[in-house]
Amino acid sequence: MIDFEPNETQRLVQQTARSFAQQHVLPEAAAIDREERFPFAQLKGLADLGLMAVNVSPELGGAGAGAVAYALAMMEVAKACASTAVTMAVTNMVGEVIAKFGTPAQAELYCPQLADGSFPAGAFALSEPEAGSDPGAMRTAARKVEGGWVIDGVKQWITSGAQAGVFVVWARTGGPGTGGISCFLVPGGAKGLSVGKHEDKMGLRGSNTSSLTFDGVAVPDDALLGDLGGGFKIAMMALDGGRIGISAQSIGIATAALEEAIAYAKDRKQFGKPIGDFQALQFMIADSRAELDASRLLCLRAATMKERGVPFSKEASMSKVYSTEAANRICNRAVQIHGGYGYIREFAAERHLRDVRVTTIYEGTSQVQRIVIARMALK
Ligand code: COS
Repeated sequence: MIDFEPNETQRLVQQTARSFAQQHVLPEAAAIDREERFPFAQLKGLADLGLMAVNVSPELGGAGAGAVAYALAMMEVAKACASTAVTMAVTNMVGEVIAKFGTPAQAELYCPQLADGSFPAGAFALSEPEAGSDPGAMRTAARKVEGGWVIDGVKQWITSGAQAGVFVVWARTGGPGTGGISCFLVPGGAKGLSVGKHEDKMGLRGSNTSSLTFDGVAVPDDALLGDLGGGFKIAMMALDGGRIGISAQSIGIATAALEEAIAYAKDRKQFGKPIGDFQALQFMIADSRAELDASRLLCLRAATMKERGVPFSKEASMSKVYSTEAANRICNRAVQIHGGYGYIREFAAERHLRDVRVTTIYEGTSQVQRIVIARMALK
């Protein structure tokens, strides 16, 4: 059911991402983190290589390389810089959702600009201060007016909120619950849309995270994405794919952490020999190695199923919960292996641990993933 060897296209995308990430992203990663610098140049470089719309068709400006190629590219970029990777992840997700659910006019307007870097990023505006794990409780509302809609409300935790060229925005158009929610496309800089403060995060400090206030934002009728009242399902389907992306991101971060920990264990000597000669460290490395491979297999299985067009929600959640929790363990062990050097900025281990921490939280917490898995198992 799954090929373990990437095909020619997947290998090309992987190698392209690897070489760009190692040459142009990795050398800047520490400074991007330290200076909280939004990685404009790195994102434009990724766009020039087709990596901001990997799974969007070439007719819409994308690479058309599929979900597996996207996951492989995400692992490479995240290994170099997790902040750049999350911005890439959300932009890819926005392009995919517009290509899949948009009218031809909507897709032709927005997808090429997301793909070619005309927009530095796209944003996904679902969460609210009182509606995080439970987006069905959202309060942001769109009111019908002649020729369009007027949106009022507040969104929170919006990745690239300050830079996005287009926002996919969920708002209530009907009664309470998940059935009363619709989805809209709102251009960056729309009148009445203001971007709140940039959150001072533990990690992913080069990625922008902001709140958004919609104060009478007027959009035309053709800004509605998909069916009226069909917004919640669009969000869930987009998140299924997004969860594969975050799984891949966590795998990339953990790969960097483990490789650096192994190099350090071979180099650092205590008691007259490399610390990697001690079984205590060998067991940590062995556990990390096995967990990382298991994560990769779960991620590639979910991506393969998505690419084949079969239901993959459960597999995406299994991949996300397992790989992000494993990645946290792996990054934590990497700090431990580095000893005191793991706790200072001279080595990247501490950055990996800060960056990876959020992966069990965003795009659905570990607890939400377990709800999805358990519901399907018990059905
Ligand atoms: N694909 C397609 N449709 C889906 C779906 C999916 N993956 N998941 C749910 N739906 C549909 C259901 O079939 C149901 O349809 P009907 O009303 O026709 O029966 C509808 O959506 C409502 O589903 P459900 O009743 O399961 O919704 P819940 O409110 O119970 O929510 C969870 C379920 C918890 C899984 C959902 O709210 C969730 O994913 N929460 C986390 C949100 C998140 O990831 N936030 C992070 C945002 S990005 S930082």
